[in-house]
Amino acid sequence: MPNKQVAKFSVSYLQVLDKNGKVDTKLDPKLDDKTLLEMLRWMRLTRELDERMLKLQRQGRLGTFPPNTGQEAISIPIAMAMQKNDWFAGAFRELGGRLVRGEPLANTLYYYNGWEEGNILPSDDLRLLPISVVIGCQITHAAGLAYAAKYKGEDAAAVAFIGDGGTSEGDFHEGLNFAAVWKAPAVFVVQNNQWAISIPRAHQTPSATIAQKAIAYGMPGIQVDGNDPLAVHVAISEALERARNGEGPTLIEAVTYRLMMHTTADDPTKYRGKEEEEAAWLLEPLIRFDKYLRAKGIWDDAKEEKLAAELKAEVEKTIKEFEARDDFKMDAPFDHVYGTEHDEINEQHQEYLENVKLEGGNG
Ligand SMILES: Cc1ncc(C[n+]2csc(CCOP(=O)(O)OP(=O)(O)O)c2C)c(N)n1
Ligand SMILES: [Mg+2]
Repeated sequence: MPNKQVAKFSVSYLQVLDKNGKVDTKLDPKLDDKTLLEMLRWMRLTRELDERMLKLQRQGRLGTFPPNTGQEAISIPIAMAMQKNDWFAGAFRELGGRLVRGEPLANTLYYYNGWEEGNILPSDDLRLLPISVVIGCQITHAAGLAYAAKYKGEDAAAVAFIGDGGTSEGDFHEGLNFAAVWKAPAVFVVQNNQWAISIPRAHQTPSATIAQKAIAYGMPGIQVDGNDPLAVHVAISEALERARNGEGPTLIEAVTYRLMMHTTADDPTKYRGKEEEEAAWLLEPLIRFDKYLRAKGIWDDAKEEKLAAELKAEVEKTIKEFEARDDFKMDAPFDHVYGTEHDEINEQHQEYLENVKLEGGNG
């Protein structure tokens, strides 16, 4: 009876910028100054908007939302590396990537006030799927979109995002398997922020890494420092190149930390300690990126002050725009389920309007 090893695997971890902003010169993707400063601007804008949203929510001026603070180094470099034709299928913690993709800042405020208008994009060709609160479905959507792109001979890839908790959903495994079998041009990004509401990463899966789940589906998997925008840039660029070369999907596990509450309806002090949070704050991406750019000689206090003022004004303007609107339609979702008329939706729409009338609402 043979008893032999039939396969052997390993999982790599990539970090280009360490926590002090020191770059590994051998791994440095050598992005030009303009791209680096653009990346910084998106990261800072996202942080500014996130912080203001938390204040608005606490003042009763915005509904419940999931903060993004600390996770800017994942979706932003990814969206910047994508082509216009690629599909962006996010979960609900990719605010920065959505902004890079062309979603107006005000949309996120409309969305988290429960207005469907937040899902309406300025043009039909952004290839940006709506926020997916239903955990996991964006993975199968992306697998299908990637397969369709390949079938149609389009030069397009699909990038999907999910959390560490989402990897326990069936859709995650079905989507990865389908994409790998069909060599679909997809990239699956797990934002492993160590928590799924109050469930810690260790209780989510006994696997040593989430990246290794790729091995089971026959695709490359890599773990990267998700607080390092340069490592994320390298990983997504390689994955997109493989996708475009017909070599199929990749799984990227971006290791980060959810610095804030799960959503504004959650209180993390009930289930995790202060020391853990304090240690995580020292590793967050903006600190190290700022140090890196200063050491490179392309960032200083004067530039910092100017940018901070600009971003504050931009977010302030967005809030004014958001709070000035009162023309939201309660039945707007019915207009946007499909791009064309649909009998069943029309019927449901009528029924909804009649119910609203019966209940004395204003439709
Ligand atoms: C199918 C489904 N099940 C449960 C939920 C409730 N829920 C919302 S967020 C969440 C945890 C998500 O954790 P993770 O995937 O790690 O993402 P994170 O919130 O950390 O970004 C759960 C269970 C949901 N929205 N959808
Ligand atoms: Mg999580």
